[in-house]
Amino acid sequence: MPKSFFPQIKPIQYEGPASRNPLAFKHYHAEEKVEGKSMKEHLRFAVVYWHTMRGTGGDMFGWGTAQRPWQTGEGTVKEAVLRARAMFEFVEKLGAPFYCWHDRDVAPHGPTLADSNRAFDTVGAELKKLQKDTGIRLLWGTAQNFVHPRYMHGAATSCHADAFCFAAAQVKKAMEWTHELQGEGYVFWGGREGYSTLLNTDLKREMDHLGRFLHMAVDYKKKIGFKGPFYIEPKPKEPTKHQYDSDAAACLNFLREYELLPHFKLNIETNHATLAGHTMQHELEVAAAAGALGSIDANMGDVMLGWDTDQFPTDLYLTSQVMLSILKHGGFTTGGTNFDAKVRRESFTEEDLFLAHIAGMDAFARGLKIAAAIRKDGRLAEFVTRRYRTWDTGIGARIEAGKASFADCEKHALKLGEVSGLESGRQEYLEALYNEFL
Ligand code: XUL
Ligand code: CO
Repeated sequence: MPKSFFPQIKPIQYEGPASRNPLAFKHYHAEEKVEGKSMKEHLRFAVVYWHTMRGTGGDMFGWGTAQRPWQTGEGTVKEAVLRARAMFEFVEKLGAPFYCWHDRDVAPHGPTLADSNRAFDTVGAELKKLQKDTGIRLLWGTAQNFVHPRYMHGAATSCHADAFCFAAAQVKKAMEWTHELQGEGYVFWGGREGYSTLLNTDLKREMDHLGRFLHMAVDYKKKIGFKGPFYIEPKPKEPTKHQYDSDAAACLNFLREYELLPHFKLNIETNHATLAGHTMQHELEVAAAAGALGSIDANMGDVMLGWDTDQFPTDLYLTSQVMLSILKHGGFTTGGTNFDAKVRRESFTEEDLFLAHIAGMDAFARGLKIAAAIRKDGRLAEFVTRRYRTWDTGIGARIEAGKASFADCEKHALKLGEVSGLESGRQEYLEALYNEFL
């Protein structure tokens, strides 16, 4: 076993904005306080197992380009244990407090469910030891219910009841290990919970099955005493033509309809938002308005491409807008900033994995500082408050309090003759104001 998978990399340090060292943070200063809380506590960075450990840079047109020393290709439990050590060395050197996994990223698929469970138990025990040794914690776990051919028609929404049972068994086991590893939360992303064509699909029946599945998960959560939140991660499509939990609003509607909302929050991912035709900020605000803003998958897409490119988030407009929404709604509790992002196929070295995460962490640290500066300045929030001031007193206040009827509104309007005092929305001015802080 190699002593180190990244022998050339020393723990990444904060060196400040003047540093020219690519393997140093210029802005992410873990203990530095922003709005009275350390950056580390605000941002709660997490590294994903799937892209960072398992990604090879392969795409539909070409083989992988990255040859990782922890990917021997054996598909054995022994390889999985070595990979776990590589993962923890990476996260520890990076200085991120959290990580996330799918069950089948950490341990191999076995020939039977019992074999898969046994493999997971062995690797899970190693993860527990590594967490204890390093202090790195699990932000969330999830089940990979979309890779295996048995899920070709879906998992919880499969036309085949046996596939549903395999998916349930996988989630059950993944929840057990999330609990055992003291995960902060548990994620459901419905990779194949949708359809390719409505010609062969009973949409209502599939949605009912998904509702049933999630209720079973809630029951099991109570049974094992797991206290962390469940998150649904919206995405509109890819690999399906249409995924049922397509965006924040669709997820919230689904959760309400099936009486699941008290048990769930949302895990919002940037590239999923843009695939749904929304901005990340839109999705965050929709989730927050329902009290369901849980966690984020931090990445970004490419405006010229219509698929999930999962790039590392380096756009300061994006990161500052995200942090503005997060701060406005009270900050993360159990959630965090999870880099569901992968290096480009051309960025194939181990060093690139560090450079990419440093880029994302620095961009989010700057986003946090920008958002805090905008809040401290106060002009933006004050503008919004002022814009709604007719609702604070008089007829506006009575409407908000539910104490006015249509007849009252009519009486008020008749008395006025016309609406007066409409003011400019000042979009261009506000965009310029925002730019002052970048
Ligand atoms: C896929 C995606 C997933 C979820 C976890 O687009 O984002 O990796 O985050 O299953
Ligand atoms: Co994701």
